[in-house]
Amino acid sequence: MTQDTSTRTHCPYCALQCAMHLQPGDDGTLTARPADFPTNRGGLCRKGWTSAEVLTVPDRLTRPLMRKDRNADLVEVDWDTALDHIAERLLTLRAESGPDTVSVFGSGGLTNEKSYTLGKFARLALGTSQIDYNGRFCMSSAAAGSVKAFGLDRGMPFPLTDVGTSEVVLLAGANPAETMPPMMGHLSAPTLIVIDPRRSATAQAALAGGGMHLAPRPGTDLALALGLLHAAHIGGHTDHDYVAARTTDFDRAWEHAAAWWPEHTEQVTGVPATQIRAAADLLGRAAAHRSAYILTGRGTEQHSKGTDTVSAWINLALALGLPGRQGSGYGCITGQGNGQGGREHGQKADQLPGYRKIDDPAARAHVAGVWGVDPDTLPGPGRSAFELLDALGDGGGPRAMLLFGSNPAVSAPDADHVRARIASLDFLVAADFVLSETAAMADVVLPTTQWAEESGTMTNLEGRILRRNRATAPPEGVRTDLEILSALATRLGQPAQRFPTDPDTVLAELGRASSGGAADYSGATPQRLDDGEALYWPVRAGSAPTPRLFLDSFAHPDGRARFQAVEHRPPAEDTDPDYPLLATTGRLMGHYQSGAQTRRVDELTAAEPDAYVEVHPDTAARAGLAHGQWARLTSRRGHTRARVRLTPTARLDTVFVPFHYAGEQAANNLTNPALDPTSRMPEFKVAAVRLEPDPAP
Ligand SMILES: Nc1nc2c(c(=O)[nH]1)N[C@H]1C(S)=C(S)[C@@H](COP(=O)(O)OP(=O)(O)OC[C@H]3O[C@@H](n4cnc5c(=O)[nH]c(N)nc54)[C@H](O)[C@@H]3O)O[C@H]1N2
Ligand SMILES: Nc1nc2c(c(=O)[nH]1)N[C@H]1C(S)=C(S)[C@@H](COP(=O)(O)OP(=O)(O)OC[C@H]3O[C@@H](n4cnc5c(=O)[nH]c(N)nc54)[C@H](O)[C@@H]3O)O[C@H]1N2
Ligand code: SF4
Ligand SMILES: [Mo]
Repeated sequence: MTQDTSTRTHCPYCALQCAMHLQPGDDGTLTARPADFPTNRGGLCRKGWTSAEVLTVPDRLTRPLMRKDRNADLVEVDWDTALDHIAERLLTLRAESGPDTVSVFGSGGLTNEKSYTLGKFARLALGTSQIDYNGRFCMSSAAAGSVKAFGLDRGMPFPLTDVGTSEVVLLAGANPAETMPPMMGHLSAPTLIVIDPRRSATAQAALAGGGMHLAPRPGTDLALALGLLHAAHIGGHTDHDYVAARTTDFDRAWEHAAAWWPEHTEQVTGVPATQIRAAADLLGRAAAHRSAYILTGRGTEQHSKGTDTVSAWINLALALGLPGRQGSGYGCITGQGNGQGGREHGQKADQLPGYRKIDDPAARAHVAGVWGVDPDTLPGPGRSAFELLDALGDGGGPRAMLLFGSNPAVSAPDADHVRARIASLDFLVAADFVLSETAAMADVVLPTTQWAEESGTMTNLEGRILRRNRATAPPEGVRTDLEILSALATRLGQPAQRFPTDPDTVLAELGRASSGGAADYSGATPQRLDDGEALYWPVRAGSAPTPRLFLDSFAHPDGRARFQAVEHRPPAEDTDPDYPLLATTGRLMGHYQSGAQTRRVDELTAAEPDAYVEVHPDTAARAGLAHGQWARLTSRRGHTRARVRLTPTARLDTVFVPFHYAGEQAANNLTNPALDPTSRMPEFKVAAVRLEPDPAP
């Protein structure tokens, strides 16, 4: 019998956090194999299967890189040289322009320990208010909608396994068949209603299973949700007892929905009135048995009205009596590996650990107490992610930025503009394990460990805190993000013990800092994590975890959920004769985000080597384009190249481009940075564009 030398851990990528075994081969390289866990039930997608290859990519960074000035090349240096240089430059810039001249950009891909330490580092070691993270581009509208309605945001306030036992699931702007394939195992029994302008793989699965696909014009989901509420209410599906006992303000919400009868909704969304009524009835009948879920993804959220759109979906869920009852509910499908925990522990501009508000005096006093500082020394709220990127350098804001776990040169909206702002910085530091497009612009690049070379905790899409375990030693010369932050903090004058490098020590401190907050992790101890306990937060020290929130009451002081009075409005820009089509953007199964990791995996790049644009054959013909040809897409901000993929199921007025590619294939050269007024989420999902043959050779 051979000994089991594998390590059980979780995938480096998305929020499903599939469990895997990492098995070392004879040459020491690791191979990922699925492990059983409630979210993935023994499945992995192809990104998960190939994830260990990123550990040994040929261009893996193993030495710090530094350039003498902005025009010089990056050259290898030793750690002390790099760290001393960073500290010296930051102190100089701070002395010249004040603490807010140094900014920090974090990530929902970072572990809880890193997210927490990054926020603490910004507020204490740098004394800056200018910290935000890529989750602003991801979860912020859904989070804002949930806080308004329920008083608390935990993506799914119930275990994913609950969803699989229900009769009907409405998926608004989510394509889990490509973005979280193993989740489809939970969606095979329920009848699906998919809302997506495209006949996505998930929409196809819905139709194959006897469900429905509603294909609205991009940017009209708010109207569609109002129309569905109208149809459900008129159709007799409102749960009046629940609305009276558990909610407030139905009448104010209905005032707006009253005008959205299905025929009117059809005119704005393009979804036939008969489909709207049929979908409302299908959902309403399941709701009568308390057996329906409404789940939202980025397609419905990444808009300049994303928060109101989420509110409209929650209004529908509340009218049907779904939230706060076992077997039914509303949830948002979190995206990045730690999209949930990453938004709770203080790397957000307006936030302190435990999902506390940075402008709340009691929160400041509590956290300052844990950190051993005077609350008055903590900065206040800073700029949101796009506003921060837009202010960099010659934007009049921060002159320096420290980047951990994001690649905004590819993934931020209006990317040409963002790249210009980044290039105008006096000083950029990037910590990464590969030279991403943004790291390539940095003055100093610090090589970090990858997920399998370190340990730490992640919080998955259901709010369950998990442990990633170290499976192999890092290459010589690389350091963990915690070690980097600690080494920088001490050079900036902080006591070393204030920035521990051991993840468990950080977790214990995070537990104290989050204790008593909405996202209370004080009971998430290494022992309980190792025992495999299902630690859904809040999990207080010595208490049971909370798999299902809101069963007794919602988190507002009166215990009731609040309907929101929301009205439809058009996207921030419309089509015209110069820009006659709408472009929407999203994901492919084989690539992850900006592609910095997955474009380095041969198998994945071979499957999807280039950006493509999904176009209806008639729309392509009008533009003089055939299948496989290179097209140029131009918006009011910039242009991108992509190969035409003729798609007969596409809407005639809409094209789709994945955003995983860089340079002249970057979809974000097109996108509109119009921001949602509440969440500050950009409008990634609607840009007016022109489609033509690519003039480049
Ligand atoms: N393969 C893969 N998986 C991933 C990721 C990845 O990069 N690659 N990233 C992870 C992360 S961070 C996230 S946030 C999640 C995102 O997961 P999803 O939300 O599923 O991903 P998207 O592809 O961005 O958007 C989903 C769908 O929204 C549709 N859509 C576009 N415009 C509209 C609109 O106006 N209304 C509606 N209703 N739908 C619209 C698109 O056609 C698309 O099919 O995926 C995670 N998983
Ligand atoms: N057009 C368009 N644009 C979008 C979206 C869209 O749907 N359409 N979606 C948006 C969404 S939802 C998201 S989440 C963003 C994501 O976009 P990004 O924020 O760019 O995310 P990634 O591509 O995952 O970038 C992660 C980078 O950090 C590195 N990295 C990974 N883990 C670690 C770590 O632990 N430590 C350090 N130091 N580095 C690490 C990786 O190598 C990579 O270079 O994109 C947004 N942009
Ligand atoms: S679905 Fe997400 S967590 Fe699971 S293997 Fe794929 S990328 Fe990893
Ligand atoms: Mo995301």
